[in-house]
Amino acid sequence: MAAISNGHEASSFNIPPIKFTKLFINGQFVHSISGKEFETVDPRTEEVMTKIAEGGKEDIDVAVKAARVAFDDGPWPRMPGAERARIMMKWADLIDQNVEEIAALETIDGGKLYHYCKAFEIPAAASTLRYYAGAADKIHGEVLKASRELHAYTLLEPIGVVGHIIPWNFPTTMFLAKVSPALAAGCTMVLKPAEQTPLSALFYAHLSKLAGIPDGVLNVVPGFGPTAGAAISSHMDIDKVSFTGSTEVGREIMRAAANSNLKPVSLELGGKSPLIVFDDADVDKAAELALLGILFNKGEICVAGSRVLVQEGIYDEFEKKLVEKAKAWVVGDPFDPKVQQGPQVDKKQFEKILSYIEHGKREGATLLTGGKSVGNKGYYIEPTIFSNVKEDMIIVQDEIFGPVMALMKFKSIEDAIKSANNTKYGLASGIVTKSLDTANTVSRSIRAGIVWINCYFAFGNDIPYGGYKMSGFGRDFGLEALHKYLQVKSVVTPIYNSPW
Ligand code: TXE
Repeated sequence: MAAISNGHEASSFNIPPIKFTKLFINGQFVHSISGKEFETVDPRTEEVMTKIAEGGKEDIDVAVKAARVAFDDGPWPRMPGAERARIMMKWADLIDQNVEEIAALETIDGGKLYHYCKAFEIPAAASTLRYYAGAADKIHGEVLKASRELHAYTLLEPIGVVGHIIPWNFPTTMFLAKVSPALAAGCTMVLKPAEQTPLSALFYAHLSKLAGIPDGVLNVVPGFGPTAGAAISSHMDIDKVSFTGSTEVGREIMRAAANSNLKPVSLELGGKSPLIVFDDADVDKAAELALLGILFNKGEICVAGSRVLVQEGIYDEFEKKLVEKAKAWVVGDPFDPKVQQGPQVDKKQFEKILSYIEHGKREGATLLTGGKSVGNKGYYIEPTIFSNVKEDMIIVQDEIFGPVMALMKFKSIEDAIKSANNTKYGLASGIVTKSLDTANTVSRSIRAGIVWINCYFAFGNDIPYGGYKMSGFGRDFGLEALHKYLQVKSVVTPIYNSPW
């Protein structure tokens, strides 16, 4: 293994064999109809690990048919919620029991930190399944006191066959954040994992069968966006699409939905989130938080704190500490427990990030640290910080999706709010201050779906999360996400033989 910074050699890790490489349709692993396959590459080594069956439009058709039959005639939407919950709980337990194997898949597929996946991401995703399992027998409508002499009530019914299209940066979290509420609601579904990271999704499909999820309820079809993905968004027999990915593709999905059967869509898209640090902050802790805000998951996270705004009174000290900490950050083999940052997911992202860094230099920003790839093998990039940036620079406006921070100075609270909102995105934001007044004022003034005060990346199953502006609409997590997969039916009858 190449690409080690700060003196850490690669660990030797016993990687389990990859067991599942085919499409999971109607409870079976099957070949793609075309017989096509695509290669999946280990971003640590740039070597091909295995070939995966490549789903196309015709495979999506078969998967949708299976999901349709499971919805229209199968037991899942009809069984008591408590029974759905029991099966979902069993699936969650199986995930916990297989956590090491799944974590290894995430590391070789996406370059994610093995120990983080094992200790946090995968157990947290299993807990998401349990959270929605707990809601499955509490889905009910309301009895209405109708304004006229009518007896009326609402039923909450599953929306039908759902298409999920997910990205590669959090294959586990995304898979379970989408699938769990839809299952609790009684929906059936077809999920397309990202072409870069199909391995864990297929493993989860295998475990779902062991847990007792009936055939056809959950279908997993790996494939590419313009073929398999587009077949989902334009399908006439899919009742809803839930998507997480780029803003550009979100636009295409909405268009395809409109041009086909007008299915509702929910979109969780890109971000360029601000972290605002005020003069009264503990500078050391704030610098630590800011660094984590951009470097967690190698910056491949839609809520990355990629714009850090620091008040002028502490700016110089903050910058110094930030750079020191960035230089001590450990980049290397993600199986090594001492490593804090693994490789970027693939060559395309790696080159995209490096080209943004070149852009930043050309635009005249000051490169405080980083700016280069690490090693000569694998997609590793140094933690990179630019200062002296102007708000209209491309590195300040575009989502880079890598370990690249734009550091800025501000004078007043009004300036900070203005800069924070100067973006087409509105996904997340953070504030570091000891003042309740400042925190309250800023959190109400920022146009973003989540505001973290004196923390960052603080997620929870019951905390809804999603975008304002061009970061999309609809929420993952919380009961809001459950309601994405339900629809309301009103039932009305006259009382007292009244004329209606
Ligand atoms: O995303 P895509 P890419 C951002 C991030 C990143 C950029 C490009 O800035 O650098 O997007 O990444 C499927 N119809 N985010 O190209 O293409 C695709 O197969 C239907 C932010 O990987 O949006 C994959 O499953 N589906 C983001 C999924 O969409 C299509 C996470 C996401 O891929 C499709 C990922 C089509 N026409 C990237 N084209 C976040 N919000 O977290 C592609 N797909």
